[in-house]
Amino acid sequence: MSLSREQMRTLFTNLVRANHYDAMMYSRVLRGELIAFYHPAEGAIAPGVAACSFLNADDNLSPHHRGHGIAHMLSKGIDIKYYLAEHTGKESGCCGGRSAFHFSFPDHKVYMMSGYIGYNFPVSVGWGWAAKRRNQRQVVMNCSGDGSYGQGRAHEALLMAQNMTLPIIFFCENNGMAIHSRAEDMHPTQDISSLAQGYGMPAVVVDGQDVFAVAEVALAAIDRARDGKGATFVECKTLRFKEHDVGTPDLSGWARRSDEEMAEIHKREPVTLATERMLADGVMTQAEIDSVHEAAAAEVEEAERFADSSEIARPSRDELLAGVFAP
Ligand SMILES: Cc1ncc(C[n+]2csc(CCOP(=O)(O)OP(=O)(O)O)c2C)c(N)n1
Ligand SMILES: [Mg+2]
Repeated sequence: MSLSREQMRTLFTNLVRANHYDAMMYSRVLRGELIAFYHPAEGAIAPGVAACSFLNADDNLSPHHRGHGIAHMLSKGIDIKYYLAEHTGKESGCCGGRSAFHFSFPDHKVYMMSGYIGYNFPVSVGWGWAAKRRNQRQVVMNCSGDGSYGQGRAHEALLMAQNMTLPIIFFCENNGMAIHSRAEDMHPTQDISSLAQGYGMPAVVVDGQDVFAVAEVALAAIDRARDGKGATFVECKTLRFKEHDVGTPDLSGWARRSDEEMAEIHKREPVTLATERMLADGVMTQAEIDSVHEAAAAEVEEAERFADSSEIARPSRDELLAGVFAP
């Protein structure tokens, strides 16, 4: 499947937007202008953009926690200003400023960003089953990192999804690390997607730095799920340019990642790679590319203005307890 020029423009624009949002989130958390923490997505924004740029509004999405799912959500058409307001504790946020990172966007079929790695596997099976039973041509985009595939529930989900022919895309954003642990020390095979073979599920490995390559694979998996042919495992080999989360030292085991390694991975910056391709294929001129960046910067500024000028959330005690279940 090859992408149309229009699809390439959409992907490039979303990639640039995601990059601008990520830079803003990173600098805001350093300035103490975000509630809680931030997991920088620099270097790893292409998979989320590719996975979600061609989803339908009623497709179900569980975004990856890296970059707090911003690349995924904006690509699905969600206005990120409501998420930024959430992350700054404002009444206008998507959950009324109550959740910061652990948000939902039910109107956009994004249910939960849990603090529990791999929380989404059983939930995705449930959504996939519901879509199938109702005979809806709806898919479930289940995004997560390499680390989450150490969870037992990941295996249960793969088994059930394959056995029940559920419309799920297991979209693994493998950056080779889980906090300080290397994927090669945590998993017995080089490709996480080889797990899928054990369950008879088709699996594809793709260069996660190339937004266009990932999108081709994602689109095929989405079409397959929508046509009732079942789940696909997509593994994107991506890179983590920064620390796991802001404030946690960037270690591999007990040692800092070396300057040589960092220099090497920075050569594969996804916006730079996509820019080269856009120019080489004549899909956009440099002037058009510049205006994509300008528009993205203006969008991010507007989101910040919206969040900063919104009312601080001040829930009453009763309101806070109303949503709490205690047996
Ligand atoms: C069940 C569970 N165990 C451990 C953690 C702590 N934790 C938070 S993020 C993370 C690493 C996740 O790695 P990966 O899934 O590869 O995503 P990445 O952060 O590398 O993008 C861990 C272990 C957690 N949140 N939940
Ligand atoms: Mg990882």
